[in-house]
Amino acid sequence: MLLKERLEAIIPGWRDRQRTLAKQHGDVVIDQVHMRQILGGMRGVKSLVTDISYVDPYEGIRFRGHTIPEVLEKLPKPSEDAMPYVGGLYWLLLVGDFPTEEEALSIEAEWKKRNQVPQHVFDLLKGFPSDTHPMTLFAAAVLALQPESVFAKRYKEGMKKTEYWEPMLEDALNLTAKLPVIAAFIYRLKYKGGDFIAPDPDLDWGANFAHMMGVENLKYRDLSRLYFILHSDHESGNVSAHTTYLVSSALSDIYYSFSAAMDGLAGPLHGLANQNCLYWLQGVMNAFGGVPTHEQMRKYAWDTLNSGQVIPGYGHAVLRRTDPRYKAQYEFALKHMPEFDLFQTAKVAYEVIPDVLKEHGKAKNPWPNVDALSGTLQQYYGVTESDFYTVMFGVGRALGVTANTVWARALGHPIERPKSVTTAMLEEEIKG
Ligand code: NMX
Ligand code: MLT
Repeated sequence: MLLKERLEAIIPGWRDRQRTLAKQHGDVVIDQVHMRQILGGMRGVKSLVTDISYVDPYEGIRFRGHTIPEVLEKLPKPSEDAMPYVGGLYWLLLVGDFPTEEEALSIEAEWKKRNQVPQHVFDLLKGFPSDTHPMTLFAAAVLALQPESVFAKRYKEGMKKTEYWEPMLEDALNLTAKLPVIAAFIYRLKYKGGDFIAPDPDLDWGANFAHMMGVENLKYRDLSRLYFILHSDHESGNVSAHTTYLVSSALSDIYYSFSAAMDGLAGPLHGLANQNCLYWLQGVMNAFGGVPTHEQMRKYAWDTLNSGQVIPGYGHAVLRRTDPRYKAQYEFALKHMPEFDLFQTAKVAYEVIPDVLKEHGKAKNPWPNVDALSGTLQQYYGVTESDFYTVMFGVGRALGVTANTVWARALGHPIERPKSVTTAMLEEEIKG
């Protein structure tokens, strides 16, 4: 496999770099921890390392050092005006260099070989009560795949620590190959009477998802590729990435780790915000009978804040400017649906909410994040079932977190175990 050969060639160099840092410079101080950080969700504490992506507060995400516009321009594409192959993005995340077309297509080919979902997984999903949230179904389906783990099997047989990454890569490819099929199955099961559409072997990973969803507009294939690329990774401290990293640090395989991550993504302050954001925008339109004026939007936003709720899709733990992932979706909408009333409403929100949040004075970042517009784009193509949106976030997020897990095993990262203190110990500190 091309990918495995490349990883075999580069892993020893990265191991040496991290081993040298730990052994020869282990006492160097990188950060200090303040009381407010211990009591405030560890915000900003530098305590994780990943080379796959980095979030700058003002510039936003860079995947392997590259901004979103660069990534969208330089990754191989099915045609000049199309969004890139997601397989190319996975190569970039795992290997660190932009792939050639052959390399991007080699990942797409691996995914096609591995996308068969065992029947028991579909049967399990069919057995859930019909009002089960799609994220519950998604996390359960991933866990149900766990008996397939090559890592768990090889670990039981006994393998050297330096080999861990190899079965982890197998699991990563097997899992990511199946996720679009599982996600589309959940969609068709819940909202389309169980009329399942089989994958098309001629389509790439992103386009195949669009096909299996049953969306006829071919532009939805591009939106799917874009959506998965944008949601793939956001360094290691966000809830879904950190959960995957933490669980897999116990040498739990990728199925255990990723299904746990999806339980975290299902929270309204994390991935579920995309669903809530859509409800919120629809709420504004219902309240004012269509696209609101700026004054109406201002009033609605203040009503939300005064009732003690957050405005979904705005704010971020790290970012301090508009999320470039929001900008990429905004540009897509401007090009493909400029007159769509929900997009018009989202535009008014963008023009009004940052000032409202600044006046409110609490949120450190008044600007929109990745979730503020994603549901609007889905609505335009007829995927109106907003409960489903976080599942798509999860399919995309799998790319980044599985790449990180392969690397964590390749670099021999240990089990994660930070230290806790008691309240009394913190009080002792202030007595000096
Ligand atoms: N609307 C109202 N209040 C807000 C908002 C918002 N959009 N964002 C932050 N605040 C409040 C926050 O609740 C906190 O209040 P309090 O002091 O009463 O606890 C205060 O501002 C300070 O919070 P920050 O330090 O700015 O934000 P934090 O890092 O704690 O949280 C989020 C980050 C993203 C959880 C927060 O901005 C939020 O709840 N946003 C709305 C939900 C959302 O869009 N989540 C999606 C994030 C992206 N994702 O995909 O995961
Ligand atoms: C994410 O993509 O995970 C979110 O933007 C949350 C974060 O980075 O904290």
